[in-house]
Amino acid sequence: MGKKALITGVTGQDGGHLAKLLHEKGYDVYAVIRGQMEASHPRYQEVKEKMPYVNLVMADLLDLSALTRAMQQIQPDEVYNLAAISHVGYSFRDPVLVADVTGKGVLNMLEAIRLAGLEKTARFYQASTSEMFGGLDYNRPDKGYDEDAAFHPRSPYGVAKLYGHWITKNYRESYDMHASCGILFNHEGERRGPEFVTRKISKAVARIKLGKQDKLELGNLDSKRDWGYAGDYVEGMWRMLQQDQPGDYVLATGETHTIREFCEIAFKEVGIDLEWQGSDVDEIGVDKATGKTVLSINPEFFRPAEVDILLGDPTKAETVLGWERQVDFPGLVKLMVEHDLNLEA
Ligand code: NAP
Ligand code: F7E
Repeated sequence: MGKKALITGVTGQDGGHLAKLLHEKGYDVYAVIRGQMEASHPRYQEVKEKMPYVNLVMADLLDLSALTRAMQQIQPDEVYNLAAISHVGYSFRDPVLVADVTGKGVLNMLEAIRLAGLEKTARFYQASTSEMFGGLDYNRPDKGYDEDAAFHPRSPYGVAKLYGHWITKNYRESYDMHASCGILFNHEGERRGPEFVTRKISKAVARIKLGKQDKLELGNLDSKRDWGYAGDYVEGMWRMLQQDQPGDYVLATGETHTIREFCEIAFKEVGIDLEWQGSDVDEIGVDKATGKTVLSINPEFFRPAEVDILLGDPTKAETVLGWERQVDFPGLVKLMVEHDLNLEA
């Protein structure tokens, strides 16, 4: 019999990549899906259609009893907790729910494992995040964040994730659980939700090229992110749970780029050379060839507090896990724009 893995967040970006990877590695893959769903529900159908190898179990991260039943029923060897309300901007609008799901939901998962008597056998992965660091201004100005850098979250999401991070470490230390945290910097790709900036850009660029949309509206163009490809990052998650000892690992590229650079490369991919005109909220991006405005600023997308720059140092993951990213920054932008051109055509 193969190993059994249980994933939460299978309908999200990383969940889909991870389910496929674990299936290819020979695991029996189980996934928690939430809501009052029946087999006829469209979301249930969609997962079944795209990932027929996944066994679906109904449970919400807020529901300790359902999670405990799932653990008792499945008896997983590995548990990957990817479920969260993960949008930073949204977390300012609904901070209480985000604290419950993204923060306390992690405790529910750990308790469910304990209540099912699996704390000595099941290995646990927690999806921690670079949003816990908050920005180089608060830390070490000249070097990327590694596992020992100080935390200074700048959003209700970041604060909730920090709780999840520390409660996972606490269960590791208190109950000797094989519980690891992957501190992942931004990772993107064709499965990224359209509410995140990279997918919003790649989708809009494709639609503008195809004449289906006039322009793209964005918020802060000058924040910097360390962007990698999601497919590469799920391999790192799996490697963490294959170690003899649990631990915390940063997964990042070691490069950082502005939203502005992402836009320039994405538009170039469809033959549009961007020229920037104006400043602040009046800044626009113009198609050099036609003089048409294809990008403008909408302050609605600004956040009450921003993380200006994220840059990670993946040395530990590279050395200990042998983890290596395959897709570079221009390759990531190209992959996303090409995908959306095909999707929108
Ligand atoms: P995502 O696309 O936003 O997916 C989130 C998943 O969580 C969805 O499957 C969603 O299910 C599920 N979920 C939300 N609330 C739930 C609840 N109450 N009960 C059960 N499931 C619930 O996120 P992602 O980009 O794949 O990221 C995966 C994890 O890594 C998240 O925890 C995220 O915070 C973290 N992370 C992501 C990044 C990144 O750059 N992508 C970086 C660092 C850390 P529904 O479909 O039902 O909404
Ligand atoms: O924003 C700026 C925005 O929402 C990136 C999540 O997966 O990664 C993600 O969080 C930057 C920010 O991702 C728009 O202000 C400008 O500076 O794509 P994002 P994020 O906030 O970095 C971390 C590691 C996670 O853990 C999270 O779960 O882009 N930005 N204009 C915009 N952002 C959005 N969403 N929309 C805009 O129009």
